[in-house]
Amino acid sequence: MMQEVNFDGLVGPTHNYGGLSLGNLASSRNAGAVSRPRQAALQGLAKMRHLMALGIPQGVLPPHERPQDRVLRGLGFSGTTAEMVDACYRASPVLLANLMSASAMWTANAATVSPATDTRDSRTHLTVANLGTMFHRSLEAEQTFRTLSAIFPDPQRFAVHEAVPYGGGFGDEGAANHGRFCAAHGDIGAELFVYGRSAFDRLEGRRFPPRQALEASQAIARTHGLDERRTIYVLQSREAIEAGAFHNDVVAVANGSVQFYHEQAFEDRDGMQAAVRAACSFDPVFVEVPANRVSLDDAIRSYLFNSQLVSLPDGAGMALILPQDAESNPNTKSYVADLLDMDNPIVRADYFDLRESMQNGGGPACLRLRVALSLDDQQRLGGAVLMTEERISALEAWVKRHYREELAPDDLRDPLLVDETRAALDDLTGLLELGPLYDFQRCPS
Ligand code: SUG
Repeated sequence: MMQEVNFDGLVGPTHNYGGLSLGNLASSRNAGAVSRPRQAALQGLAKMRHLMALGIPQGVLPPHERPQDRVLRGLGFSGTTAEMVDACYRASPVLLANLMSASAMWTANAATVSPATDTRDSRTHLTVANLGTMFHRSLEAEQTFRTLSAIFPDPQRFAVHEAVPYGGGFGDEGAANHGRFCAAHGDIGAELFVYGRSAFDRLEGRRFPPRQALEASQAIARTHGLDERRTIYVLQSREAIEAGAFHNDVVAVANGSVQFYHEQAFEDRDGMQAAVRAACSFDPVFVEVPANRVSLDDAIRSYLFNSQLVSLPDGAGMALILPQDAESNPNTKSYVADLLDMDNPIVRADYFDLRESMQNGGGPACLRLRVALSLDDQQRLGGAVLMTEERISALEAWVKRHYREELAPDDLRDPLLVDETRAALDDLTGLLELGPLYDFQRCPS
């Protein structure tokens, strides 16, 4: 039997609003606001608890070390970490905000995953995303590779690949631009890669940079050994990107046989449907939300499509896990109410307060990396990353022990924050039984 495990990113202790992501309207809008790291982490854990209560297996991925000495030194700073942080802030507060970002929380951007059912060698393949379009996110790939290698250690079962090379337009943003259709999680699936550009486009006259390159997606499909007949490449609509859908998962989500998406999400909607139909050995269900019910603007503000669409155990249909923002918007709220009465597998909708992550443009679906695994595979994972009641309670206590209530932009230069963050992460690698995962543990300066 195979189950889909959601690996959520634990929000890191330096969660802040740097305004770092051009084209992500929430990130720009909240630049410089005071963040609440403790609440952010607890909101994420509350969502995980809910999925567990629904009977869906839940994993976690630890936050990244911020700042990293290696990066500070690479930028020409020297001395102790505290001295480098201070010098970095004096050189450029926005540079320091980049180095302190907790953006690794959005694990939908950690990697692209192909389950063992879909790959030539019947192993689960994970390719780390290069996240090359945004500087602060490009700093994630190395640690993500190390973390995923520790969690998926058995080479007979798992293949963790380094990020696709990056340069120019060769961006890859991981699972946020990838979907998978299947009759059941244990069946062979069709994999959909949604791209915003060719790596070699000139991008003249664009308002915002598309982040996913077709050529990067093709490289991943080759690396994973996917069957070409069941691999689909579809272009994101320019209109959606320019309205703020910087990842396709802001306007579409697939699960099982269902594709739930906004009318304006794809450049060629009919082409997308035809390609998905041709790649599936069953009839896919297209749940298209018309713009006259939910405008693109409402979709992007509310993150309706950034919900987690999950299969409930024992064939009990699917649930949508939505951000509260989709409940406070009357158009999306009334659409969701109608959706539950329509003829499709979606039978319930649960709303969550994820305000801290949402204010940086990360909804429920951004916070999780889906990995379909057999029960045997789940037994072979490294560390104690699959959640149980005790483990999730221990993580809540850990957050309360270590995290600050608030962080203002100037607090990022506080030398105590470096010490607090390291103490928290050191404690965490113990709790998750992951061994020395971070630079400060492996090569203390
Ligand atoms: O890459 N925000 C993230 C949000 C990622 C959402 N993920 C998915 N859609 N799957 C991004 O733009 C903002 C950081 C800041 O501004 O402080 C940020 O990185």
